[in-house]
Amino acid sequence: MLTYSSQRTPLESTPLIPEAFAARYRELGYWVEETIPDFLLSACRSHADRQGLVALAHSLPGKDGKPGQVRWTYGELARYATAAARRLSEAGVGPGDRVLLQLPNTAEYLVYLLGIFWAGALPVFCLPQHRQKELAHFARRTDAAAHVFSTATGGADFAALYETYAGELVGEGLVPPVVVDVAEPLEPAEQPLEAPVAVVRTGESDRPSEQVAFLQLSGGTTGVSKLIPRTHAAYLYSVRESARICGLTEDTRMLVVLPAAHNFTMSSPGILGAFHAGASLVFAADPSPQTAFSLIEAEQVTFAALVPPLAQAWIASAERRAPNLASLSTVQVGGAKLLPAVAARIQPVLGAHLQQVFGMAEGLVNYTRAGDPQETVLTTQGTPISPDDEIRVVDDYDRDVSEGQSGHLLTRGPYTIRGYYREDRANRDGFTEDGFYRTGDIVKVHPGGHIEVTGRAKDQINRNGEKIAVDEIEDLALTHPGIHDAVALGIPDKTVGERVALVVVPAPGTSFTNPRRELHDFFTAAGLAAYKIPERVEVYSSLPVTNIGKISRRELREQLLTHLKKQP
Ligand code: AMP
Ligand code: DBH
Repeated sequence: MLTYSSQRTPLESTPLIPEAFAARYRELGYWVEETIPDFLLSACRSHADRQGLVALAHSLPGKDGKPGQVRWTYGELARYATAAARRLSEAGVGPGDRVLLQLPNTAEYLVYLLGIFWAGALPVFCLPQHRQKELAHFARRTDAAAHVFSTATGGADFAALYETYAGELVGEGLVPPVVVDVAEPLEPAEQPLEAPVAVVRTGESDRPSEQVAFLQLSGGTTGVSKLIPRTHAAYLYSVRESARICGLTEDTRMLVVLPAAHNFTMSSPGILGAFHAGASLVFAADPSPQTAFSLIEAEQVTFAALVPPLAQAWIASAERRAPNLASLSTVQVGGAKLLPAVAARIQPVLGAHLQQVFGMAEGLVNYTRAGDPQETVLTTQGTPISPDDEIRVVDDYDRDVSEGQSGHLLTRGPYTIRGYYREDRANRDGFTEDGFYRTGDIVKVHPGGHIEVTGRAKDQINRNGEKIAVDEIEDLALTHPGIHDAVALGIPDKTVGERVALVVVPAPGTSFTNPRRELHDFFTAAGLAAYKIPERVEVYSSLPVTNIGKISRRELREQLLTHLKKQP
């Protein structure tokens, strides 16, 4: 395997929250002097003897010494993570470096997540489904020092993916990340580390806690995934408040079924919320209801977070099998719109309280609360974490709509970013001059302040809670020599919420015999993650246009939906 020395450029500075706001957030105690690596270490110390994690491990030894299920205290986890931090440092990962973390929900995910933080580096939260196109983009954009993956998990030949994109980067005169293969066994350290490698200063502030801590991915509103720079203090504020709002305690046993790298899973209240409270984490090896239900019973799970399609699958399965879910007390649903009809079946069928979560990796998170009336929990997506989360609902010209009307949601606050990492152009469009993030969501605010998501203005497809920017699919389709024009659309779907459809106009002289198959092969060869590949392809001879000559997505969608109704 190729190896490269890692002398990396410093993290670039990024638009942070201006001092006037920052001073207020400090004064109100929202932002405190703590970094994420320190937070993780002190959680591992204060909960050292409590059960921290039940998970499958694919390279670390389980209880009987063989790879399998691990059942660790926070103390044991810390000793493995200390070893991971050392391995990363030996691989040349230094303070301020960016590290692509690409692992499924196994014990190694947490071990290396902590290891990266403790080595003073910044994780970049890739998904196991990402392929060479996405990985190359993240490596380029972040000048990543290392790529952590495992050659021992299924799903893909990660070593081969690495070789492909690393070769591409070399061809461009860039230095690819070094490989850290998690399949190589790790001996736990005798003692957890004394102190993490200090955080380096990269931004304007001198405070370590106000530096960028990691880069989260966004479905974004345009183009390929953008990188979201979150700072230690702002993120930890959202974590502490989330843990409080969601009622986490030492007795909480949290099931993790959604991808661990998601912002929802990390922080709403998620994995970091569990660390804060000293709760136990139970990682499911796969998201199937069967696996989840047997873990819930065996591990006495109390708390779980789902996306709407998964909630529907749980309901359908529970109705048939009547599993023992007696321990389960809260089911969170977020990441995409939950229909009230589905919401209404959660308590009766799963026997747990529903909590709706409407969040975004850029910041703002809303929760329905324990004291909310049932109707509110079923029909709204909750209220913001912070009294200082500013919410504006505006029309197409940024004018506030009248109370209770639907409009574009803009937000600014103590844990919402002011700009993406290295995206000057997108930042001009994605944020207002006074720093509000344009969420691309259409919402209306109920009289009590509860937010209801009523639509979406951004050209994005939400498949199983995974966000897909239509531009990314269209831009790639247009590199196909036989395609003259292409429009990607989300079509409603019972099992995944929305599926990607692509309407193409062939170039003169081109005809497709099996367009879906041919384009599937084309997108796969181009290295696009499978979940973004169009599942429906329609060939049109021309596209509908508006009276100013732009492609009318609205009309195209209507045509397509009518067509699909007749020919599903
Ligand atoms: P991202 O910016 O990629 O983190 O995705 C966040 C987006 O997911 C939000 O802006 C919404 O479009 C969508 N989303 C998240 N939670 C919900 C929810 N509960 N209801 C409706 N949409 C949601
Ligand atoms: O969809 C999301 O990005 C999301 C949903 C719920 C999120 O980032 C969050 C909670 O924190």
